[in-house]
Amino acid sequence: MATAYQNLSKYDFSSVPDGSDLSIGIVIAEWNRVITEKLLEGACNTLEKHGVKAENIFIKRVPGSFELTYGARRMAETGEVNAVIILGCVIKGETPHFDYICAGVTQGITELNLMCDIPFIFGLLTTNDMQQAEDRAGGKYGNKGDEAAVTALKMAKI
Ligand code: RBF
Repeated sequence: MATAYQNLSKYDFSSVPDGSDLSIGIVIAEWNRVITEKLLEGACNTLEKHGVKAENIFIKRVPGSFELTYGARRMAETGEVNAVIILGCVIKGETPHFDYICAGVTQGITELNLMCDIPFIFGLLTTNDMQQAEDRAGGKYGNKGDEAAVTALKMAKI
């Protein structure tokens, strides 16, 4: 489970399906933008590396992570995408907000996966501080956006 034992950007290229016939939606939170934009960059680069055409990547921005579930549902309702990647970054503060937001998003994405016909991929960083987020957004543990893109391709073809 712990990212510390795994680089999020290291994987077997040949194990990932070709994405040239796929359209992928990405919903991204604007909170902690310095992190989430790096996740987005990783996800887009990885999708394109596996054949997804740039014009078949649809990006929707929402204010914060709590809005990701709604954004993802609206993205799915367009009927234009084969999978939706959800990218956000929640950093622990002094109040219990962190727990409520993380639980809300996790539950929301789980419900979307149960309700809808396409997969929703959990690309939400939930960290104790900014350093842990940077380590997972193109830092020493790779980029969670890359991992989310690989998962989306695998799940879209399952
Ligand atoms: N959104 C995030 O994506 N990451 C955060 O770390 C984050 N921290 C928040 C802390 C507080 C105290 C509040 C009130 C909101 C925070 N949000 C965060 C925004 C939240 O996801 C949502 O956009 C707002 O609560 C509006 O519904």
